[in-house]
Amino acid sequence: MCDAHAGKPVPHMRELLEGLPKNWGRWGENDEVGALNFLDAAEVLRGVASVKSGKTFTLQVQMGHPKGDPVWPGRAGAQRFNIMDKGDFLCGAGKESPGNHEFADDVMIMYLQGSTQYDALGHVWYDDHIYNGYDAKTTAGSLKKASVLPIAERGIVGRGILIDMARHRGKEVLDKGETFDHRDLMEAARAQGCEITKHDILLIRTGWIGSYYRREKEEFYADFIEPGLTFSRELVEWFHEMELVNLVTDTIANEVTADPETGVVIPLHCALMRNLGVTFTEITALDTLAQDCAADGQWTFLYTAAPLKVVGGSGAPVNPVVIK
Ligand code: UVW
Repeated sequence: MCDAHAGKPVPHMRELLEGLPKNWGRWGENDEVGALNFLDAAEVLRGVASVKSGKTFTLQVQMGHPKGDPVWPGRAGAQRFNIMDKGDFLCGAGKESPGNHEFADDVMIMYLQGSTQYDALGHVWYDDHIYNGYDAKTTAGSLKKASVLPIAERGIVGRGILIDMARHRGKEVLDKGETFDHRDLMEAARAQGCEITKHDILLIRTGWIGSYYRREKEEFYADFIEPGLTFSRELVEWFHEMELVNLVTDTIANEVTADPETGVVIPLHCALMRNLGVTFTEITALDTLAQDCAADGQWTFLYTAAPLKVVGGSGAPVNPVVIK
């Protein structure tokens, strides 16, 4: 991994992203869903046209895995507590009801970014403004603007394309800190016999989240470095020109955690999510889908997702469904 910034001061996000495109105002001053606006009825039908066999795949990781769920350090995975089961009825705590039905109940406490999730466009910001120029003070207590709710209300349906970067590089899983950019993605697409096209929902497999369940946790989280997309001005311009709507990866951050050149942490969250309105879907399970795509040579499909309707949420859990 290149570490060119070592010893140099880390620039402010503003300096790094100076002069790069923004989509603020493109869909009106009240817009809260950003590039999802590109997903009109014609785009839904383009996704439907890529359905060939009817095979379906779900992309959420399990919540409450015995190993603990993979999360950004400082967060915790979902914790589920059973508060009613057969035992309550055996000891009389569960009340008899007419007809004598009994039931189990659970409570769950979780970070909204603590499983496979959609980030709200207002999730990350710099310079006191979130997506579309809304004042970052509107995030106080809950997101009053660009929360996950408008994204959840509309849902996400369109043509998805999976790029298996790990397979393209002949690996089961990319290395910690291993990076790639838009040129690598296009080259991998060509090798897969497909093409990334305008308004696609872009899914990228690194093998990273799948490897979480096989590795020691200490090793997985050490230095918190993931493989992933790396920042460049050209990459941001490419996303803008391609009008890509949604970035979906099997990593926690959707990008290599810190830009190896400058040391800036998660610049693509700011350049793509805050400035262009590209929605981010993180911690997805892509291994089974990728295996199937490699087997039948079909890397494009109908992608659908409906994050939970969390009022004011900075994100929401989701179980996307792919139909091939
Ligand atoms: C942060 O919240 C900082 O990152 P993510 O969007 O990856 O959860």
